[in-house]
Amino acid sequence: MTTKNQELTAWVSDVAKHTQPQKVVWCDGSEEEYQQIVDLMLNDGSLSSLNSDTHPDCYLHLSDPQDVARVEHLTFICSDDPATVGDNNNWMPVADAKEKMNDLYQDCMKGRTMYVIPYCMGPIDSPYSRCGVEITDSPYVVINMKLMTRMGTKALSRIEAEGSFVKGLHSIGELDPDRRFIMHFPEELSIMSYGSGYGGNALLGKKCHALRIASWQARKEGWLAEHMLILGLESPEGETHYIAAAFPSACGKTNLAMLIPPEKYKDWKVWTLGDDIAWLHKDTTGLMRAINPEAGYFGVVPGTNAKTNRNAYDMIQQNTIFTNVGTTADNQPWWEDKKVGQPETDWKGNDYDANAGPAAHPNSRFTVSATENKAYSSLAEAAEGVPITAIVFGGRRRELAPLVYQAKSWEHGVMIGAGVASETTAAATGQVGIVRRDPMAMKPFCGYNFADYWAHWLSFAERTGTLPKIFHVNWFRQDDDGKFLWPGFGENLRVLQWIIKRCKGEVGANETAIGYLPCDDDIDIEGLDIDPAVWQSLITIDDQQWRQEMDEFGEYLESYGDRLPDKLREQHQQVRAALG
Ligand code: SAT
Ligand code: MN
Repeated sequence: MTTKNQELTAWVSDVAKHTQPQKVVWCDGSEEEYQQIVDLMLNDGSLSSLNSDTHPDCYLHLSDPQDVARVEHLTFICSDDPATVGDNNNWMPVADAKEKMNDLYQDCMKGRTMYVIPYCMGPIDSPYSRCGVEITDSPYVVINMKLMTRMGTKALSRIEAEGSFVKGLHSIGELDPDRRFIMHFPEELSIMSYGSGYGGNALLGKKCHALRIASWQARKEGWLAEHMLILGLESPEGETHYIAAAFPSACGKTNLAMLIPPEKYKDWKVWTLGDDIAWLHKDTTGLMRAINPEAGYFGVVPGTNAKTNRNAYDMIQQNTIFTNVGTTADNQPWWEDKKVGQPETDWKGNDYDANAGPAAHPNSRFTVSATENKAYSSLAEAAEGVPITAIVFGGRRRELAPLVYQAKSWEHGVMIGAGVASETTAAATGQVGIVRRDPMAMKPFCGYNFADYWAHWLSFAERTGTLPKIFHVNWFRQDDDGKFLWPGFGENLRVLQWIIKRCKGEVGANETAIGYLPCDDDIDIEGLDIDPAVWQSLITIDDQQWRQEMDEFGEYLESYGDRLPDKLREQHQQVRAALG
C-alpha cells in the first residue's frame, strides 16, 4: 500500500532513511492484519495467549517493569514561544527538541519493521474528526491502535481527501528511561516519542494527538478538546440526556461512563459514548455537541469486578489485550479486587508472592474495542455527535469538596473547573496520593498556556446560545479512618439524576458561597447505608476549609500573571468574598 498524498509519502521515506528499518509495512486496519501481528508477537514472546475457554482471543503483554505509566517529566511542548506553552507544560525550543530526537532516532529501527498507521480520531464521516498517521516500530502499538482508533484504509482515504494529518513518530528505542522523551510540535501538528511502549506515551492518537495537539487546534478553530467521558442517561420514560465529565486519570471515568444503575433504578439506562476524551463543538443552532475521538478503551484493570463495573468486567472476557496483570494457575488474567480466582504469576512474570507486591501493576490496563461494551451508545458513531446537557468536573479529594455542587454561571463553572485538584494516582510516574492542582483534569494534557486555555473556555459564553450547566462532584470523601463516605459506583446515578433535574429546573438548591448544593431530600439516598450526620457532611461545606482552599487556589491562579483572564480573577474574588 502506498498513498497519493505526497507529503505522507515523503515523510515515510525520510523516516525510513533515518531510522533504517528492515522493512516498511503500511497498515490497512483489517482483522487479518491484526491477527497476523498477534501471531508474530505470540511467536516472539512479547504477547501470550490467555485461557481460550474462559477468555477467547485475549492476550497478555508484560511490559518492561520500568515502562508502566505516562512520564510527565519527560513530556514536552515545543514551540519557539515559551509564553504560549505556559508554565503548566515542560517547554523546549523546536530546534533543540528536533536535534535531540533526531539523534535518538538515528538507525533506531535497524532489524525492525516500521509500521505506518493511518488513523482517524472520531467517526470516519464526522466533520469534527481529525486524522493522523503514526509511524512505529512496535507491533504492540499497532494492535492497540487497531482497538483504540478507526485505523487503516478508510482513514487513509480521508487523509488523501483532506490533505492534512497529524504526524506521529514513535520508536520504543531501547526502553531506557534515560533515553525517553515525548515531544509535541503543535505548530506543525507533529509528535515525536522515543523510549516507551506504554499507552499514553506510545499510542500517539490518544493523549498526544487527541488532547495535547488537538487542544491547540481547538483553540485556533473555536472548539474544545477535553479529558472527559461522555455518557447518555436515559430515564424510564425514554428521555436521554448527555453528560460530559472530566476527572484526572484513574479516578473512575471508565466506571462512570459504564455505570450500571442500582436495583432501585433498574429502569434507568446509562449509555457509554466515551470513557476518556471528548471533543466539544458548537453546532449551527448554538448547542454544544460532543464526539468521542476514540474507538476503544484503555482502562485501569485493578478494581474491575462483577460488582464495581459489570459491563467492563463482561467486556474484557474476550477480544482484549491485557497489559501488566497477573495470571491464575489455569492462565486466566488476574488482578487485585477481581474477587475470583487466585494469582499464580505476577505482572513481572514471576511466581506470585504477596510480600513482593501486587499481582497486577496498579496501572495495569485492558485494551478493548468499544463495540464489546453492552452499553455502547449507537450515537457514539453519529457524525454530528450528541448534545451536552451538563459538564461535570471532579477530583479525588479526601475532604473539602462536597458530593456535588452546581456553578452559578458558565464563568463560575470555568473557575470551578480551573480549581480542580486531585490526589495523584498510579497512571503517572511519581508519588501517589498527594493533592495537586489539575485544572479541568487537563494538567498533563493541555498543549498550551492554561491562562489562554481558561480564556478560551470563557469565550464560549459568547460563542454558543445554549451552554451546558456546570457541576463539580467528589465521590472520594473519607472519614478519619479512611472509610469512603459515599458508596460510589452505580449509586452515583443518584447524583447524576440530581444534575439532570437541576438542568431541567425541576428542583431547588441551597445557594452557598461556592455554588448551589443539593437540598436535604433532593438526592434520593433511600436504601443506602448512610448515617444522617454523614449525609449532612456530604452536602454542606466547611467555610474555614474553603477559605484556605480559595486562598491557595488564588495564589495558583496569580502564578499565571498578566495572562490570567480578568473574568476568572473576578469569579475567584467573588467566591472568596462570599466565604467571609
Ligand atoms: O495516558 S494513558 O492513556 O495511558 C492513561 C491515562 O493516564 O489516562
Ligand atoms: Mn485519561
